[in-house]
Amino acid sequence: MINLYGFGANLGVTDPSPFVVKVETFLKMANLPYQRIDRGSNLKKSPKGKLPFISIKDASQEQVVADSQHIIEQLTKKYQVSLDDHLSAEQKAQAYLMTKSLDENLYWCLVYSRWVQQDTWPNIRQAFFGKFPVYIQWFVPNLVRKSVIKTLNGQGLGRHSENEILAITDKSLQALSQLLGEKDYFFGQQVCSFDAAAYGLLCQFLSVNYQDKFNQKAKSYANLIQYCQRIEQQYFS
Ligand SMILES: N[C@@H](CCC(=O)N[C@@H](CS)C(=O)NCC(=O)O)C(=O)O
Repeated sequence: MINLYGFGANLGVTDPSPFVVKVETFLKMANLPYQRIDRGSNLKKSPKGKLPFISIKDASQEQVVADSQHIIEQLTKKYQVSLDDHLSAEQKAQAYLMTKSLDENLYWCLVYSRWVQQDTWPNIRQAFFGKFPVYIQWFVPNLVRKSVIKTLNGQGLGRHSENEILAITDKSLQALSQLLGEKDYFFGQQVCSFDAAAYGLLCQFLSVNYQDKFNQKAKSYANLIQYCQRIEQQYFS
């Protein structure tokens, strides 16, 4: 049995982490049975201090794998997943670099939109910390927010102005919309593991239950909206 450790459904999506949704979507696309184990305290158990991670229990042993990329590679090898078999070597290389662009660039725009933007932060604070005891709500959300801002500055994106980050976000969304075009999935009419990565992040803009400038931008791309709906109908309904 495969256990997927995430944060748990929040903000109107199956998990507020694009990386957890990426792995869950991959598991569904690959038709691999799994169960989710959801709680914030999973972070403490994670070998890399981040979510997601998975554990695979066989009769004799338990294997733990962290990081969405490693998880997908490991599962593909172990269960001979054929999701990417229809891609050429060139397309596989493109899919890898496209995934890294989402994970390492657009993801940080999402982080900025949630944790830094003044008008969105109250919603996020309530969604992530609203169930904690009041005395924790007094200081923990601001402490975590400060640490996220520090990370964003270290990564570099946080040094741009809000309008610049919005424009950077739009560049990626526009590129994704162009790449998808009128196809059902990014590499044709059949899903591949890149679609798990793309949906994992796009749903965080397009399927969440709050409105802000960033997801408004995403909503200007009709084919991306339809893409998320297509994946949700096929795998999450
Ligand atoms: N490279 C990792 C990134 C995972 C990641 O950044 N997860 C975030 C949630 S979206 C996390 O656990 N953050 C908690 C922290 O940094 O303390 C992957 O692909 O799984």
